[in-house]
Amino acid sequence: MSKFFPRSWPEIILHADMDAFYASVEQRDNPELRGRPVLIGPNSHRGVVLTASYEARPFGVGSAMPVAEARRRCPQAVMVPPDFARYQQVSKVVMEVLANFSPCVEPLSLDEAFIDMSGAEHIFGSPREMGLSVKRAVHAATGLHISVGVSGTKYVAKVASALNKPNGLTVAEPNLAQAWLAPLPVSRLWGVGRKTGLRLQRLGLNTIGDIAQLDETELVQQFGKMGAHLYQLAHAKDPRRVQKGRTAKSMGSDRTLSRDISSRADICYHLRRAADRVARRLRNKMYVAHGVRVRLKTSDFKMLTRQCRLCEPTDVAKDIYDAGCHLLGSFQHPGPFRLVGLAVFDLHWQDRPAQLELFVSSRERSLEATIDQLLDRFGKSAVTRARDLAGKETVHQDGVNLDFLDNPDT
Ligand code: TTP
Ligand code: MG
Repeated sequence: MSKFFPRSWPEIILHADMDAFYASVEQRDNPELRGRPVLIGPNSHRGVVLTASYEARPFGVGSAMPVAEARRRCPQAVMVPPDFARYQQVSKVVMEVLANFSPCVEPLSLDEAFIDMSGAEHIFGSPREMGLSVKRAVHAATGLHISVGVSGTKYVAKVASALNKPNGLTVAEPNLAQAWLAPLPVSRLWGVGRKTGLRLQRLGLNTIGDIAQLDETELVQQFGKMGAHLYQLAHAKDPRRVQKGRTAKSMGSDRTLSRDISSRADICYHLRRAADRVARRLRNKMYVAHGVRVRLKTSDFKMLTRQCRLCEPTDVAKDIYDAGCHLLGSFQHPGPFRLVGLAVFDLHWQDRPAQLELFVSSRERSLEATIDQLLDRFGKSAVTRARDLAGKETVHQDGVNLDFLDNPDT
């Protein structure tokens, strides 16, 4: 017996984002933390909070806030150091669950993804039922809540998923999406940060609806390319498709230090550590990188960045480190610095591992790959660089290491 299922919307796009991801994993695994304000970050006054549990958020604390400030605002919060390996494991389970709903899932970071469910009503029911099923399945597999937005474009789905967090489900029907967006503040438009927000405000443009009412040419005159982009979004137009298995654009490792540093030797020491971490992650995901970027944050919080392209793509720590050291020469600032970061970008899948033997640094690569195996088998402390044993004081365990995929501010 066949049943007729009308296609409700031409495109059905879901955006799913875990609630207070790192903090929720910690609360799940440690019952003492449940129901309490929890901050994930280094157990020191330096460095920044990576996320805050929803119990902590009413105190005005959240991601990227200096730890000292967060502790001042919410002294009763429990500080928990991050355990990235565990978050990665949970992320893998979440992404596997999402993959059961559609062959077209585009992960954006460890805890969020787009899912294209167009034409899947006959399996999962209405768009709202799709959202509910995703939420239930993620909860059943992980014990954690995920917020879901459902609409006809990536942009609107993403705005929707954030709107009723935590544990939200927000459906914005494509036909009504423009009206649905209209009352929201301009800060909900992609690409509108503090500066553009202020400029828009000065022109009397406070809501997305205010922008939708303007002429496109007027917006372009005022804001150039950005104006055209804002016009499209304000009309709920976003032509981008969900891209299955889209590769990450960048991958990096930032370290906020427990003491500011200035000397080249000290900075190189941290670049070496970051290069090891990043290269291991690249090999793990079978990526190669075509670009290297170094970031230094001055003691007065100015972020300086230099980047270069490599002649040959690589997943070898030595190559990444060499490029990083080379880039150091182009920073004019004498320091001191409170953060050293290294990232690789322009990543590509390396689907034929054999080809890696063609790498210029093939000897180093096989050494590093052997170390990967040792670390996998015997744990993180199995192999340490001899010079790390010297115990550089700037790598005190309370300095925070932030390993990231597609860092939002690069
Ligand atoms: P988000 O999804 O931005 O935040 P969240 O899941 O903690 O909270 P929300 O309910 O608002 O979605 O980021 C996912 C995880 O990524 C977060 O738990 C911690 C990490 N993260 C950082 O390490 N640094 C950052 O600046 C941000 C924003 C997140
Ligand atoms: Mg999240």
